[in-house]
Amino acid sequence: MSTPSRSADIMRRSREIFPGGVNSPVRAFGGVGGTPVVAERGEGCRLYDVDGREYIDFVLSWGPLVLGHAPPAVLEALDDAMQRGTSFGMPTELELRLGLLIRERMPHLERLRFVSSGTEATMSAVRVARAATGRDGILKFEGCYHGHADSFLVKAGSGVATLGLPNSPGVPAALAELTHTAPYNDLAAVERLIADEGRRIAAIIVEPVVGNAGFIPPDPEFLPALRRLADASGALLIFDEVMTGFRIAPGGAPERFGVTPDLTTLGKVIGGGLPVAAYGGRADLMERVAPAGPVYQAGTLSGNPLAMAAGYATVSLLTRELHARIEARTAALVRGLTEIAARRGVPFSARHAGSMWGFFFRAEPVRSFADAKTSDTELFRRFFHEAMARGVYLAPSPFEAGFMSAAHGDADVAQALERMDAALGAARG
Ligand code: KE4
Repeated sequence: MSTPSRSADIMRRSREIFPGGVNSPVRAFGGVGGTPVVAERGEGCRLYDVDGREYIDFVLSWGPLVLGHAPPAVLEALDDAMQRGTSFGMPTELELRLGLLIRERMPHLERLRFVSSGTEATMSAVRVARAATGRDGILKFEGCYHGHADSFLVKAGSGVATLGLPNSPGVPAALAELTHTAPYNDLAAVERLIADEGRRIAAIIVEPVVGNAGFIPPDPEFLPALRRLADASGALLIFDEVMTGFRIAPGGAPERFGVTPDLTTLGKVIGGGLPVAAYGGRADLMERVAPAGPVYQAGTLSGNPLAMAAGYATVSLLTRELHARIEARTAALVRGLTEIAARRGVPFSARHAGSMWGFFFRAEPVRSFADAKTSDTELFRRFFHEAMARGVYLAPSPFEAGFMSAAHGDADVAQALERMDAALGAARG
């Protein structure tokens, strides 16, 4: 499909001011080719581009929009907050309300700090871990993405993987050397690393369900083993739930997997589409953060009242019942896609966890980023464009996850499946 004219024109002019024409690399269609469509507006589960084309949206701003686009409750909360001003640089009760709500849902966040992006949350959590342990090393997993702070751009997922970047220039070798990596789900590799480097590892940081190398769930024994290995080596365990938070289970990864980390990062859903993220966990660790302790971290717009209002409206509406309903529709979508691929004889595997899902054009289960890279990414590229041409918007990379919202009804899921069935037929040729 040739990208519609206004999108193409806006992207042409955007490339004259923004690197690659975008303000975040994954939006540039590097993983699928072609020119990005430019968003005009969103409503419920539907996205409309500047040429008036309509899409059933499964990207949902890369996860935040668990209630769908422009949910009335969020717009009302924003409108109400805006009437009193947009930012104060002072404490507000809105921060307290959202903080208490998050802790009520995730009691393992005994203390937490709001920041404005997932990157800030993960870099701050690692700083706390390094301060608490007096160690400099970290262990991350290939294909996992924890934002663009220097220490994480080593074998990272998401846009780094999509663009095939060998890590990132500009990260000092001395710093990159402190980041150790292992394949996801490879406990033998983790045990070897901990045996060699364990005394120098401040933290093991992991996506409890990977969403940045495509969708990769943990083997049942993986997260419990990381907990044990962290305890045995004196390292801290950090669950990066920026993407999985309020998606894989109402209470987060500890509820789904029975493993409690020392620190957790959140983002996306807790802002309801506005810039909010957070890091938190054990009180004895978080009390080290300034001004309570010496570990410095700050942010002009941290706890911004508009963002707090949108986050509170979103999280408070996301009850266990609603979460279960969204999960059921996610399961129906995955089942439907699996049936379509089987009927068309296409090697395919799709999984979900709560309202987060993903698929690979590969029959065998994907347990690591190396597995994901053996999937048929060329067929993914064709499928992506055929689906977009038929009004389904998927993440423009085989190394990303899909999402579902409260606004996706049964009829929307059925329509999306019809459209993707035809798209797969066309993509296969
Ligand atoms: P941000 O700094 O982009 O708010 O969050 C970084 C981050 C941290 N941890 C996890 C598990 C994440 O998924 C992310 C960001 N996710 C990507 C999508 N794969 C954001 C999209 C983008 O980079 O534009």
